[in-house]
Amino acid sequence: MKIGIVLYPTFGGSGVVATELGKALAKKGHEIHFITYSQPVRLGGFIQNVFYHEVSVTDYPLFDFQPYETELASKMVDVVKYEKLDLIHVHYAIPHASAAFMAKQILRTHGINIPYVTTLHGTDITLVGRDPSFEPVITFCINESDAVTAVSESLKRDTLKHFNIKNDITVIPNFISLDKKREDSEINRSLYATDEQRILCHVSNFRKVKRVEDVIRIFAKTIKKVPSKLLFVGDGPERYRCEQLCRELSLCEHILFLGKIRDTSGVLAISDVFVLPSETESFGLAALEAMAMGVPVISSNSGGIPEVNIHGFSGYLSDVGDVDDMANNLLDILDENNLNRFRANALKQAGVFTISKILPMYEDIYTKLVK
Ligand code: GMT
Repeated sequence: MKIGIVLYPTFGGSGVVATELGKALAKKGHEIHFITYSQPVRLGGFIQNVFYHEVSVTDYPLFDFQPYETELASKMVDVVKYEKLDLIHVHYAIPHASAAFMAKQILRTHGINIPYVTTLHGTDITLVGRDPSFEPVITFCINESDAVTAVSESLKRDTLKHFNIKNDITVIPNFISLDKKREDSEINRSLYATDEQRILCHVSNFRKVKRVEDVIRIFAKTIKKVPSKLLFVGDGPERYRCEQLCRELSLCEHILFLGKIRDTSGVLAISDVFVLPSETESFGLAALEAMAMGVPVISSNSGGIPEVNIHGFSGYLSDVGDVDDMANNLLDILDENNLNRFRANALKQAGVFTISKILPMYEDIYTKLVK
């Protein structure tokens, strides 16, 4: 099949899922055309069967806001028409689903009928999408999609609760490849911690919804009991506040801000516990990526996280903001009688979401639509 994938090219989870999905489909022989405004961060170099089409955004002085959606729809029309695509798969509803709807209507006037699949990822529904200013367009575009998927049961419930949806929504979880192994990490652990110290890790885009300050507060409690280090990967609006908090708590020498890293597997491989205290999380791909490296997870119990992290097995779940409970659970995982069991369980739980199980679910939808 020839598939157009529309995505955000940044470090966000939806872009990562879309890119990894496209790469895996290309490996199976499908022809994949990524359409977005810059090279997706996880795309890397040349990959057979993969093509990248850049949407250029016009910088005209009349526009206070660039008409990205219009340019994206035009690019979709062009790519579908001249690359003879069979379908379009858009990741993240805003504004990709409405641009796909527009492209579909335009192509119809050219005698081309192209189906589009919309995958809902999370904040397009739970935060941004719920804003009344977006609601009518999101409802319409979801209902007009030829197929709709959501990354968790929780996200499906939220979508049905907040929008008037008539379309079916198929749950297709995030996925992971288990090719990379903890023991293959090229990162020298001793550069970050001594043998006695445990390493806590958090990866995110440092938005408010991630509650990154909670990670520092949990760490402040942990280090009083167990010698440890905290590694932060990623960057975003809350980073400065977090750096300030480290200074206020005199923890700077124990906490490293590594910034954005394309492939987080190396850092995860030297970590002992992953901390994800988010306010809400439709799935929690970052937690799954940690588990795939055998890292147990301390997380909140919100949104779709309980579908991924199993309480008392792959890690622990606590109420949002309950840093005391999270710190106690973390110490339980770090107990030398427990750590290896949690590590093995985390890896086992990641196996539920291997790409070989999830990819056919997408292919199934594509096949039905293209028929
Ligand atoms: O929150 C992010 O990291 C970015 C965001 C996105 O859409 O780019 O992630 C969402 O989609 C991921 C992939 O499906 C999910 O694993 C994340 O849980 C979800 N984030 C939230 O719901 C806050």
